Amino acid sequence: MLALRARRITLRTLKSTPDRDKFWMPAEYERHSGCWMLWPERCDNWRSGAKPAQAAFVSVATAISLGEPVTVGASAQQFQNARARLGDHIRVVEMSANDAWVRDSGPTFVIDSRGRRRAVDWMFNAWGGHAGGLYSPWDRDDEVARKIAEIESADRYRAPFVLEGGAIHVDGQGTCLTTEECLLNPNRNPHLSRAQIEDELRRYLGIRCVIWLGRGVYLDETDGHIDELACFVAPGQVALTWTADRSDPQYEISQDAYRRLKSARDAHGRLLTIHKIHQPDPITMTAEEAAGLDIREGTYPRRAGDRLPASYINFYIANKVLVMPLYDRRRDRAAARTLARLFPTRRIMGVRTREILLGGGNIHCITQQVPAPKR
Ligand code: KQY
Repeated sequence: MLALRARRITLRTLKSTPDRDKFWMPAEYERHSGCWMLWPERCDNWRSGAKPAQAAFVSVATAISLGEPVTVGASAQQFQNARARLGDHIRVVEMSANDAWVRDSGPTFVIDSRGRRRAVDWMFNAWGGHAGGLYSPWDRDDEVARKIAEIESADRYRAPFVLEGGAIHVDGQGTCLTTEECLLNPNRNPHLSRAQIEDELRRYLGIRCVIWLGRGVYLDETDGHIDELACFVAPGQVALTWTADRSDPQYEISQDAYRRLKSARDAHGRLLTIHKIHQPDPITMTAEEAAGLDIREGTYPRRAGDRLPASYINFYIANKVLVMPLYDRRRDRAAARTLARLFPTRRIMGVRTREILLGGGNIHCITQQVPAPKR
């Protein structure tokens, strides 16, 4: 008799933790299977009907697609528009969300040494819920990680605490980098102490060591995400946003981060090498840009003259390319040179991302890697 073996398609919500199951989050510079993005459309965050932002998202997706497959989730209303504007080699799937920050609403993937990949689905509260969050409701964003896990056929851990992917960076070898401003903010997990948060990071990222920096980039509306301030560029090596201008409020923030990094040791007991990347000259929102936004109660107000949290650290490391934000020629060139030195096997691709920055984030915030399973 013909023996038929059913292929398992049931996706599980696991009761254990990645750490207990011997899964860990690999570093972004390790190999990827692909990258996820979401299509921007909300007119209270993206000016002029989100058209300029959509053009910038297309440029980012196109640049990343030179190195790895890209999938973009778009709402039912925007599906045709996104499909028409993105190249045919970019997969577009219908997915509702409250906004387009998949770094934060999407899953963090973890892998194990047996070639498996799973998703961690963090609780999401729009960067602070009703105590300083950026919009309400955020229920659709909170479902994004689960939807992506389903499409990627990944079993899922639902973490019992609030975290955004932009609030953590890992070296893939047991170390996590984060900020006190964000993770200790009472608008995320007021019931957890610093030690308990470290424990949760250990359990859900499979890490052993947490390096705490203080405040994030000046006026970063996420309460200081690490992904604007600093990131691992290799095990034992960190890139840090920098300014030489003592009168800039960012000066003390970067100095403090530098001091902490200098005195830290990673999970392997290594001292860190720090690569400073000078920030662009301060960028503010113009009156015309502010006027292009819909005004909606309960949404973070964006006003003419507001300084934007511009940093070169918010780049995305794809398989063969690194996609970095471009702001002003002089600083862009220096940042690109440093990144080319740090990532000699990748092509450095610059994208003008002012329109993404106007929404409060940048390239790293709108992307989420799907790591390749270990062979
Ligand atoms: O830093 C990030 N990962 C996200 C920025 C989100 C800004 C929301 N307006």
